[in-house]
Amino acid sequence: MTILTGGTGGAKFIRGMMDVVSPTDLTIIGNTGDDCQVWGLHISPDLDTVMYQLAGLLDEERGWGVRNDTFTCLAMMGFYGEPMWFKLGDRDLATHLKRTRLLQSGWSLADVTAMLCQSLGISARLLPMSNDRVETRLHTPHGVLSFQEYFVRERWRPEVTGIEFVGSDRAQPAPGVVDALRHADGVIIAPSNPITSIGPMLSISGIRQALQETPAPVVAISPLIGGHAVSGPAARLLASQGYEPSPRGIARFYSGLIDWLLIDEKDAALADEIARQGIRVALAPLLMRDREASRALAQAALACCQQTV
Ligand code: FO1
Repeated sequence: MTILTGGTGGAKFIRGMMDVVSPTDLTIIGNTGDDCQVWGLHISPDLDTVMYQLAGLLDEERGWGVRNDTFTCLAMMGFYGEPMWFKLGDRDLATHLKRTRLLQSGWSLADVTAMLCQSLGISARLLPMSNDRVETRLHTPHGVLSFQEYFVRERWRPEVTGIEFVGSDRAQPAPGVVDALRHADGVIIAPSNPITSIGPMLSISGIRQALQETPAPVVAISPLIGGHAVSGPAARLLASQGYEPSPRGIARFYSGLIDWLLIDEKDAALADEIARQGIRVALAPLLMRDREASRALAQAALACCQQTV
């Protein structure tokens, strides 16, 4: 199984997939549009969130970082006048220090990610969408913000007038990504933000094309229940890009790329209309309030894949 995912929402879904599919049968393609430089270190937030989930280290309350982490280095950096809004924990720092040092000695992001995962005993495969830099930038009345400035520092309050994925026109899919899409038994787009978590991947032509052409069934899970995102700015960003913030808008956003859209039972009334877009619809409880709910959602997504075969 191949999963396309961003950070928080995707990690909860992956928790469910880990309970129903052997990790060695899982390939996860992670968004790197949120990557940033902090204190001179290369941070890959979505890769790290998924990696910590796969290793059982994720702080599940926050949805990012290492469980029970401490922030003593952050506090000391505060004394030196460094910005404190992007909180790097002491254990989390080891990941960024190791990644930065390997990147600086010429390793690709994919090879760094494989090395970190192997060191943490992870047997699922985690691939960055690309080894090339693709940077999500959001245009707002306050100027152009990186994703973390928008999402964390500004708490996604600013109105977004434009979004660009800088570098996507030149970026190549990372080794193994196209193969994982073309030769999967099934491809699942996790309930991540379609615009800023899945969008960067789709902006890389090799990935969009592989998704369009794969013989494997492609299932997307709506990150919205009704008109609202379970968490984060997905509804607002969809609307800013001209998509109705609803499962109907999600269907239009993924039109031509997916065979199935998994929506919440609360949105059952939209099923016929979405089906008229040529997308098959399945209903399932989308709120992953606990591990059992995540597992049930994973099983629902797999059931769609099995039906198509
Ligand atoms: N999200 C926050 O809301 N506040 C933070 O201080 C924060 C720090 C952080 C550090 C490392 C990391 O890997 C992720 C971090 N995140 C933080 C989450 C990050 O903003 C992700 O991009 C989101 O999960 C969206 O994908």
